[in-house]
Amino acid sequence: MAETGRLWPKLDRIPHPPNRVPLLGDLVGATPKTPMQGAMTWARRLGPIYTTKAPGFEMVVVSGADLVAELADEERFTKHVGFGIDAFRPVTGDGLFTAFNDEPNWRLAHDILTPAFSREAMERYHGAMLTTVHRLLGHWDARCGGEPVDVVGDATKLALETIGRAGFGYDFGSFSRSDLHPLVAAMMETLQFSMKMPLMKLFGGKENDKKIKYMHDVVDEVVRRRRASGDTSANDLLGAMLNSTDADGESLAAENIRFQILTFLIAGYGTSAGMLSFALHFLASRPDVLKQAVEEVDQVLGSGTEPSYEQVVKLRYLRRVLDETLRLWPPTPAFLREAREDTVLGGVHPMKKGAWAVVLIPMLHRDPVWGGDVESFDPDRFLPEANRARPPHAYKPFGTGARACIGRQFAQHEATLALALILSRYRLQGLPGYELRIREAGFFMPDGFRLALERRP
Ligand code: MNH
Repeated sequence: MAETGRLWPKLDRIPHPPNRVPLLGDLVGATPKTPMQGAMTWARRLGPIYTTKAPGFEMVVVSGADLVAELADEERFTKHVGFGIDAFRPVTGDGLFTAFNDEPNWRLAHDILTPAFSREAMERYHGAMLTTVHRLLGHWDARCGGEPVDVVGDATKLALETIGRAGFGYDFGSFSRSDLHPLVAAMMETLQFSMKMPLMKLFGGKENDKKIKYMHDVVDEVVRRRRASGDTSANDLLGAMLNSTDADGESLAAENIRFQILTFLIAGYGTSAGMLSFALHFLASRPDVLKQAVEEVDQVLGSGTEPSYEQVVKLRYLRRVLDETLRLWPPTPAFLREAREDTVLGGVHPMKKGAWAVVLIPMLHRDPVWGGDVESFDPDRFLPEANRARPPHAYKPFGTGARACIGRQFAQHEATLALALILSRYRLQGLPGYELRIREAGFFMPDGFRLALERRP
């Protein structure tokens, strides 16, 4: 119970699931394949803060908007790199996502990479993003009127191609193969392995090491190609890593570059694929929303199939559709916050320095500050006036503070562009009778969601 020892004093002031048993804790009745949806169920029953126990650890799960506002205070709390995140260190080391707060490479990489996520950088990536979306359209054109397409699979291909091409100038060739690139399987399986209980890791460790080695080989090849090309610009993510320095002239070491590339691949493919797939699901199931989205796309794009960067920025309603998609089903369901000093959260939960809590994002996004009908899909929740009327920390799909998502604008531009071209080209039809089921494979995904595609006249 190592982690429990750091909490202070006992957690008996906040609710926990009933029927707790010695040793197993709250494992009885747990849903091993859908732990996050299990946590959502408990949050609905137990409220904005509760604790849950499993062998080896106890954790505090927070979803109330006022409590999350406290956890978002960077003076009192910071990112906690533990519980599943640190388990991923063999793969991504001190790369941005898994770096400990005080590791010098976090600040160095953050400084070097921030310009690669600026507005100017997005304008540079636009062309590469357009190319990959056209790959998807080509793939889907061939399937119009035929078997429904596997949206999650194809969105995953698109996301991998986009981060590969826009970020690293590299073509993974996903649309010329029937299955997913083996890199995706390796990423998914190592991610799942890292989240296993310590005892379960006694098995399969060698296999996992092989997958990590394979991923490192793929990444080394991406770097080798760039070096061989003689291109020494810093115009994309890879260029910034290889060729730029921070204000003191320091640059990233080769090993760290490898960690960063894997970080961007892993952080960039599943999240973007989840966002696009869920957005397509909501559009296909809501004729009124779809109509308004199509009208906007037709008005801004006309009959063009090569929208400019500026045209994509003008698609305000599509952006709200994406915002609302991330409210209901944020692809990354949680982030962790730890106390910088001894403190009391919400006046009820004392925490020692280093103690941490989980923010359960999908339930934060269903807090009463969102109104009465939190389950309904309503993009107008994100009209500017509505945004201003809400407490500032009620919406956190991209995390919070200094360690929030660096790829936010990248993901939003990519998804808006993809949605725009999809809507201007096809009549979306979900399959009759499809009920949204959420798969948890590291990220939330709409399980088995397919679309029957037809070209618009
Ligand atoms: Mn992203 C951090 C969600 C797209 C690269 N991302 C985070 C965090 C969340 C998150 C939440 C904070 C995690 C934590 O506090 O532990 N990210 C998303 C979502 C999308 C997304 C919901 C898309 C939708 N992320 C992307 C893309 C990239 C990317 C695309 C890369 C191109 N994200 C990162 C990196 C970090 C991060 C890198 C870590 C940043 C840091 O700690 O400095």
